[in-house]
Amino acid sequence: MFRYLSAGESHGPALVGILDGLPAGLNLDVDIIDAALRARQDGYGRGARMKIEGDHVEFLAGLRGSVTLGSPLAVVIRNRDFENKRALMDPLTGRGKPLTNPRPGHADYAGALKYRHRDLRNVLERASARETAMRVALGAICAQFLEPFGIRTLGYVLRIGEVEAPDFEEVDGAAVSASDVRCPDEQTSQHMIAAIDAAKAAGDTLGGTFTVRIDGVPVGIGSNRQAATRLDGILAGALMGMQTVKAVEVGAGATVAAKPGSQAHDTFAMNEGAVVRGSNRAGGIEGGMSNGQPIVLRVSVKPIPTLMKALPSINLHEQADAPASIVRSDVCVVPAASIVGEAMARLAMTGPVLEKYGGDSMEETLDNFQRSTAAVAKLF
Ligand code: EPS
Repeated sequence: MFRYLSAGESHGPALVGILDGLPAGLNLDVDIIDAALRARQDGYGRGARMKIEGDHVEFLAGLRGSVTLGSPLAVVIRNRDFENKRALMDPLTGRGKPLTNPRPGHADYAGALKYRHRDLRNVLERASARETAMRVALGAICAQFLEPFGIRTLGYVLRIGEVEAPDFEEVDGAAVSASDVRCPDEQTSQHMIAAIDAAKAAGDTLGGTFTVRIDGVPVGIGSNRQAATRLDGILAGALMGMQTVKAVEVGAGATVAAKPGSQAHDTFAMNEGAVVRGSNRAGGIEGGMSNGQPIVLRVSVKPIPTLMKALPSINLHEQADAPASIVRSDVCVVPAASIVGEAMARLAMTGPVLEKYGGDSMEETLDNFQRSTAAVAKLF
């Protein structure tokens, strides 16, 4: 069984990750992981914390000579800001003045009551999106596992606040990376940056929408057998499991609800001996299984709940009205979220790919893949 776990507080000593179930014999390039970590830190609209951190992954277990051993991988990303927060966050001696005013939209309030914490810091430290750095590192490991199967994932931004990009048929990864907001349309990127600047000046924050596109997925990943084995459910669950995400759509998503069946599906036809589809409204998944078309997911995130112009709230200790706590934060995390979304999709795809092709070594898993692909090509 493939699985992963992360641990770590935002201002604690480090983030820790474990990835269990990858085959032996996979060559890992640490530079690819660090490049993904840098991309997550870079998006326009990030706050001052990103100037402190320089995320880098260190391997503690499961790797020898840059090749996986088949044993669990253990990785660490250190939090540089811990040095500034040692008195507050030291695992043995940390203490400080409690945070008392929950931010509407944040984990603060529910977490305080759930865990019986009188200091909201004990909730926000784990709720913080700092933890997504580890997901990106683990996702970049999975990207390298998926690569030999031809599976590639790209996240890009479609909307920030009220600024929306035109729909993209084809997306160029280089154009995405070249944009400070990871939107492949240059003019829309400029409008998005202006919207972020305006929100910042107003003490406000902005949400938005990003696409995660997975190309090269062979037919038949995931299954229709059970609710928990459906690929759309697995991917949507992974993406909803990100901080700030409020909606995930597959393909045409919610828009099909208003369409008649004649305009909601993807017709079949033969073209020079090959099966072709008239469109990709299903977003690459039919009956909970990949159908050979690109998998297209659209993910919407809320504006982050830490506003410099604080929302009305309460002081839990005084049981009185008081503005929400103001802490250092970002204005817009949508570009960063698109990188985290890429990572979550890679993590979510790895289990079902391993279930389909199996194997304890990369060699064995790729043999199974090649045999399966050849057999399917001769089926009809
Ligand atoms: C976050 C608040 C900010 C963000 C942080 C998420 O951190 P700080 O409280 O240290 O200023 O920078 O994001 C990250 C640290 C990161 O690596 O993404 C929050 O409250 O969620």
